[in-house]
Amino acid sequence: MKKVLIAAASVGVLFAGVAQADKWDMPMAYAATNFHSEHGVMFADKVREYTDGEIDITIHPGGSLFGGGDIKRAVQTGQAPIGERIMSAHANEDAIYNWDNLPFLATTYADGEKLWKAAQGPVNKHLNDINLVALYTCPWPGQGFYFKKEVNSAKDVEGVKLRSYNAATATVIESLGGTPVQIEAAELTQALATGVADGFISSGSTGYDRKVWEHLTHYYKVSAWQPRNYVMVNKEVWDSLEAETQAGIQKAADEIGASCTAKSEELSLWYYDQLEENGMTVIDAGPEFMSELEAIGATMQADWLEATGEDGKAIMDAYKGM
Ligand code: PCA
Repeated sequence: MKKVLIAAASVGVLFAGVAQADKWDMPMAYAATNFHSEHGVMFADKVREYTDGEIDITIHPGGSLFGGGDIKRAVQTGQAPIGERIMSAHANEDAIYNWDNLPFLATTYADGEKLWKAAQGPVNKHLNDINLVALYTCPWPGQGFYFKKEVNSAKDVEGVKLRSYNAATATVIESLGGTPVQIEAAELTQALATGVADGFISSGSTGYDRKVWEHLTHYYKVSAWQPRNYVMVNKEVWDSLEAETQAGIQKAADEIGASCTAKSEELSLWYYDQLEENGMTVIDAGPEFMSELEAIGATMQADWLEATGEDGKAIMDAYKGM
């Protein structure tokens, strides 16, 4: 009964023992041509294959079905059975979700994998508590700084409006003396064009997707952390599935998570080349800027441990012990 009620809005119905495909709309937050979204499409294909057509997912990229900021709630409440979002955007509700936005804790793909292994247990527990199940995660390339001028230290950032994408980026910007403005990736080009923001923190990937060389000049690579997107499913929808169907979806998710992560790493340097080819100066941060950022990172790590208590400590201990 529960299954039918929950499923009725988004999925098919059983007729005389013949299963019709359950149709799932899957909102995604980022550009259709981005590797995250492309992997969403591949995920949907594999899910169809591994569930013998039982689950038929339609991808809606670029915030077209629900804006990035609304996807979590849509999935939690069952307006969409499944969706994708950057996990750390949930950190304004629960600091645990900042596990992958702590500057300089895990800056390489290998360390990012270790950190996710360490974080997975506690994070999944928190997600289950808010009616979500994580199917797979996939990292963005390392996070750096975009500006429309040379920046050598926090002095140069004083009062500059910088676009943030979550609580952690807002904290970094404030700590540097800048003014954070929360804007979805889908609205970024517009924000830069109209002067709502004069720079931002992100990977080469989003700078490339949004052609930010039209408005900005400098990218400081830094690569301070690799935040993860994840695909979440409504827990009641998930629990209502047959074990075999769950296994098929999870197999697809495991394969796509690995493939998406490998693609992220493969593209990370290519994005730098693209920014450069389009006229941007792509460089390492200078020593003063770097040491300021490292100090901010140390404070953010300490604050996170305090805010998250036992769960944060368990993640940190497990990671450091790997
Ligand atoms: N791109 C996303 C999040 C992190 C990233 O690299 C964005 O800028 O919104």
